[in-house]
Amino acid sequence: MKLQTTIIAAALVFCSCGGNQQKANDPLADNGRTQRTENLLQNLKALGDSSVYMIGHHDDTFYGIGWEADYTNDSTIHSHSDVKSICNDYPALLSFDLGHLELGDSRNLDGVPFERIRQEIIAHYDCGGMVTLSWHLDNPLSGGSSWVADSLKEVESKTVASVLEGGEKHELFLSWLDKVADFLSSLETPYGVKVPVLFRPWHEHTGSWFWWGQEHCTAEQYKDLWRLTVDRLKEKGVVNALYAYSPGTEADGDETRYMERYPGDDIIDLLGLDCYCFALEADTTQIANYAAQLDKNLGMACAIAKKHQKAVALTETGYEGIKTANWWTHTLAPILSRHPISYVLLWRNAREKPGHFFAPYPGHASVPDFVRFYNAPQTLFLRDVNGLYLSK
Ligand code: BMA
Repeated sequence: MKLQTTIIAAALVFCSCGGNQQKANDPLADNGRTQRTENLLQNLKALGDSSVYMIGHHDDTFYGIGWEADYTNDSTIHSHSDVKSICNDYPALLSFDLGHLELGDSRNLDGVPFERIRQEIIAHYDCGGMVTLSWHLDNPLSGGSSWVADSLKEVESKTVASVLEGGEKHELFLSWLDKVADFLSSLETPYGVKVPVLFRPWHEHTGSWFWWGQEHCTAEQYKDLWRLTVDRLKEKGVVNALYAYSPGTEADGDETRYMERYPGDDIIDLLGLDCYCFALEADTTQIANYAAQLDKNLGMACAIAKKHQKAVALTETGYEGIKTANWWTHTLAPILSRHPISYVLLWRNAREKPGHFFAPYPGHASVPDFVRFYNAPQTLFLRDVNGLYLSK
């Protein structure tokens, strides 16, 4: 079963063909993005039409529980991983964060050097995997972080307006976008191929914990923020990015609420959902509530994606601390099997925040169940999507 899945998935993820010339081996499609980027989008949609989905993990190869990569040693690129330590395979999807790139820092907000992120993205692509990027950028008006601080709430609430055209931070914000554009364009393999990535800024905007959240701007301002972002990146020559819209669960199954701040079909490629399980030890009611919430909201996101002909994914999830040993096959997998998503992304295994982990690591009680999840025909890890790029 797994082998059959592997072959189907390998045919889905990356391929290259036709189009106008950019570089001879990395042509542009009619809409100005590289043909590989368009192929990735088509393949994400095709995954949505199948019963299989890719497994992703944030910061998977940089650090985990009890270890951190040696960023000064290039031979450790794409080597260690908590997921790999358990099932001898990497996630098919890796996720990284660009927070603090805007400041010109050499490391991101979680302490990972940007140069290493760049190398890791290229290495993962070379292995046939996919990459998505989030951006927990600072607040250009208050000088604070992405997260709204109560003491600065008044300023924070003016931030989106301040970065739009005519706002006092507009020019600064454009310079931040330009740094992102440069980074995305720098994701080029030694053989001249721009690595397609799924960019996922302005996420969880239906909540109000980020400065771009629900209470801090109007729907029009939020949409303008998106349009400004995508227009500027394109203007600066970014040809290898897809864009994901990923609200939290606040819409609670209501399509109108989910779409209230949707920037438009011309801007967005993938519809997502961020939904977490923060149940306390053995609290079955909280786990059941998560399952119901996930089921309802994923059903809604998949229905909307179908109408709008978009790819769809569970853009962030996980059970913080994984306090139930069979959570993978008893809670998560049964729900995912009901919804045609292209991938599910688990959040990071923080080496610096005890208890803040979302994938198992060697010795964790849920390892046997995660291995069952790995062996299920529906779950695609790197080996399952590997091959097509290499066999071109
Ligand atoms: C959050 C937490 C933070 C982290 C941020 C960006 O969900 O994991 O500790 O800094 O994501 O990765």
